[in-house]
Amino acid sequence: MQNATATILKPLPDDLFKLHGDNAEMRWEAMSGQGYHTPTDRFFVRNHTHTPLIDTTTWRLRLHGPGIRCPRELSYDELRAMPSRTYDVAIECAGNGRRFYDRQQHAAAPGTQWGLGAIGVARWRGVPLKHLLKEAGLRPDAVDVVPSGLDAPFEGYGHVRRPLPVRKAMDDVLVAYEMNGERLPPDHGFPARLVVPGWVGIASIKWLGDIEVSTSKILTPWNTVFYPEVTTQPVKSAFELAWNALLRIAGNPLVLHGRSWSGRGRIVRVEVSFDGGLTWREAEHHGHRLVSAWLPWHITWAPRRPGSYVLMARATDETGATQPLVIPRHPLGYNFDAVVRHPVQVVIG
Ligand SMILES: Nc1nc2c(c(=O)[nH]1)N[C@H]1C(S)=C(S)[C@@H](COP(=O)(O)O)O[C@H]1N2
Ligand SMILES: [Mo]
Repeated sequence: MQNATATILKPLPDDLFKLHGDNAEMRWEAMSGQGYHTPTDRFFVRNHTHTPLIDTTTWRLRLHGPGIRCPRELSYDELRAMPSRTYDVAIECAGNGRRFYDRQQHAAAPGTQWGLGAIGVARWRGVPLKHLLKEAGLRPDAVDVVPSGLDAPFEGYGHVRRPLPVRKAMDDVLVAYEMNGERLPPDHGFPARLVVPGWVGIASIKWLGDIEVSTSKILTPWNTVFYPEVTTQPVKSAFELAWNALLRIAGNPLVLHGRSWSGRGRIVRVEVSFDGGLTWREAEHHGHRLVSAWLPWHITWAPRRPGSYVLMARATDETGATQPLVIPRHPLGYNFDAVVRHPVQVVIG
């Protein structure tokens, strides 16, 4: 089967993805019954141009710039031979949830009209960027670390690249070459990508070829025009259910599953409302309580009457940040962290 979009190489079946032009959003019902990680076959894809096929025999990762003493070029094998780390981390597009500015607040924001499926959590393995920077002789006056992608230049703006402040680059960033225990697939950045925990997806540059370290503040279109002043991701929650899901109840209460996440800290509480926000009940969480990934939870529900309902989930993270019912419009449609009103149909018997 040929993909409807030729810019993504992996299959994009309709039961796993919703297409938005050249981007593929995960359908949340595709997480139902899955484990902690988003399987790679259903991980969302956001490409500025198209997935390149890169030959690792000629690929090199270049580290250079006035902010380091010893410029380096690493081959794929050299990178893989370095000490590695493995982290469970979410990658989420800054525009995740953008369509709810229009749907819930009647103030549409321009850009890809993502529902809540522009997020995935994978197990990433790679070399800590900190390690590479130290080996390259990071200078005390280094300011920004600018990773750039080997995908085709985007419109008139050049290669996709976004500066990271040295402080973040030296913290928990990974140069990843494995996703969920396998070689990074082409659509997700083969042979290597950055994984920047807690930050907007654009920070996690795919198809990494070049890392420049500067001694002054760097501006690129990706921290001015496209993603100005967005760094960490706010709190969000989603049910593992289709939009307008049909829920059949016969005797036993329903068990509804979902996940909540925040780029700013651990999730400490998740509450669910079935009556439009009048009353809230705490969901039970299980398993992980990680920073920069998500917290799975479930709640039982026994609706007495058939018909249309709206489900709402609201999470709070360890910084005390919680999801409001309404948020101010963001001109570019980022940071949609308001509670999403998820419609379902209940059938009894
Ligand atoms: N080189 C490069 N890196 C990129 C992009 C891109 O188009 N080119 N898209 C960014 C954006 S906007 C997001 S949200 C994430 C998406 O990662 P994924 O496609 O692996 O889900 O990659 C980021 N890294
Ligand atoms: Mo993104």
